[in-house]
Amino acid sequence: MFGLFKRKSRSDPSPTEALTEVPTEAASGWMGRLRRGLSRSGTGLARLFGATRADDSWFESLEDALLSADAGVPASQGLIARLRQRARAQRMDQPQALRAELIELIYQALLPLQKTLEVSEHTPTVIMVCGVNGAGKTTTIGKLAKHLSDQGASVLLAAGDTFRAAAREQLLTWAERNQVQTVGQAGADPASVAFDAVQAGRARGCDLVMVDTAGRLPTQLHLMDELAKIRRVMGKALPEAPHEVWLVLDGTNGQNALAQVKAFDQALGLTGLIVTKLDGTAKGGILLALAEQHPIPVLFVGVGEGLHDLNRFDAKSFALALLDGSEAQP
Ligand SMILES: Nc1nc2c(ncn2[C@@H]2O[C@H](COP(=O)(O)OP(=O)(O)OP(=O)(O)O)[C@@H](O)[C@H]2O)c(=O)[nH]1
Ligand SMILES: [Mg+2]
Repeated sequence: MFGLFKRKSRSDPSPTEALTEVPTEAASGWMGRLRRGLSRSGTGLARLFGATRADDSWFESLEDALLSADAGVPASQGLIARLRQRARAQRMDQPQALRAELIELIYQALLPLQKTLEVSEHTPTVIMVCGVNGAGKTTTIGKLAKHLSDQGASVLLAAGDTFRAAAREQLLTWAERNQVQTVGQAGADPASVAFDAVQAGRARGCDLVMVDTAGRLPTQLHLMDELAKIRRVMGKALPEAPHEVWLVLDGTNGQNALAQVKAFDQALGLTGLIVTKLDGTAKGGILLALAEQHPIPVLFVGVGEGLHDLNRFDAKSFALALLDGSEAQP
């Protein structure tokens, strides 16, 4: 899938280097799903490039298409202004020629969201995962746990969603399937589950502790306070923990995702985002809105429910997929 965990000791024969390469077949598989997902959303972006002339009304249609792809007003207007400038400077009035320019501009806009992450700096590295209900938190934790344990990391999962009856079982199923350890008692207080998990991770010398949390809306202020408490309590079990606070976003939530990022960031201080369900009806432009209005690194994108349907965010591939390019292979 992708490299993420790197042992500190160089004498360790862990095959991390090889894993940092995305296998071509897997890459085209997930890119294909991403591309199909984004093109299904019918934003009309790709179709625009079949027009004969890039006149004023063409640029207006392009702006409309970016807006309906969830890119938001500031990012859409910025892209249009830069594209017009390039069209003028290079005397291009063929939409087909401007397509490559737009891909380049989108790539540049998305690049600040791309970040290479290695989760082996601290032992254990503690990762807190939060998000609204049903965004894909538990599934994403499961996928990552599988990937990281395959890379030789010892992973402990904390069933910090003590709210939804089936949540603990869902995490345990993932854990059993992948032979990773878990902490979490049914009905326990989520902050104490998180505390116990960090302590257990320390005591057992785990590489990684991932803490699942119950879904909540940013408007549920008492639940946002509870998240802040969970975060604080982890720091009592291990100073500096959690080292990572990730927000999982449902890619089909559109512009609402921006409000979610702002609220969760304010409550917790986010270090990364994971955007799921880009294989569905997601329009993808939300990443442009994020890059423009509240940039936080997008660490992974989810393109399905299967174990391998999670990949690192790559600005270039994403820009190509957004325009539904047939050449959208990394
Ligand atoms: N198509 C698709 N489905 C996904 C993806 N990620 C997660 N899902 C599905 O989304 C649904 C919700 O996923 P969960 O992992 O339970 O979400 P959650 O955020 O933990 O939900 P709560 O704990 O209830 O807040 C499940 O049916 C997942 O299989 C994705 O990338 N693509
Ligand atoms: Mg869950």
